[in-house]
Amino acid sequence: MATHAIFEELGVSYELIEIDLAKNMQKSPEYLAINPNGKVPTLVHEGRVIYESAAILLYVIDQYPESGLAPDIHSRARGLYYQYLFWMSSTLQEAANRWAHPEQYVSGDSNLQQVKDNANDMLTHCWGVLEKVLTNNGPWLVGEQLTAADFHLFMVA
Ligand SMILES: N[C@@H](CCC(=O)N[C@@H](CS)C(=O)NCC(=O)O)C(=O)O
Repeated sequence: MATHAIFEELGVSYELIEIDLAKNMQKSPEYLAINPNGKVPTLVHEGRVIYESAAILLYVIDQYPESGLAPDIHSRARGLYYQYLFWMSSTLQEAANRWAHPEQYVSGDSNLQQVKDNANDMLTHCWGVLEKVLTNNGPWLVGEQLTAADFHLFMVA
């Protein structure tokens, strides 16, 4: 969704190929050949294959520096742009996945609720951090400038 939204924002042409998770298409041999993790999304650009949504966003925006969707390379905002993308990917999105799919983290049913509760505590913490950042330093994640990181936040939210 974040990659899709970025393409719309940039106004570039792209082909969107649906991988139907309900049909487990992400685990098909054809898909695993391009993304061995069996997860969406995957970008194919000029024969180059890139996976991980945050990495895809960084890569795409690097192709369009004139878009203004990445902060100046010598600014603090550039550091914050990386910081929030990596943190959302590793911490917020991971907790959201644990909350939505506790069965991926434990065997059997007995501890599912505990995994969900722990994930919920982490989500509450993360949304609290984001609430503070956006309230005190917004309107966007890095401050005054809309960046690709906001598209990632929107997707997870
Ligand atoms: N860190 C990865 C997470 C990707 C991910 O978890 N994708 C989910 C959908 S949101 C997926 O493909 N789930 C299917 C599965 O796990 O089989 C990213 O940001 O690209």
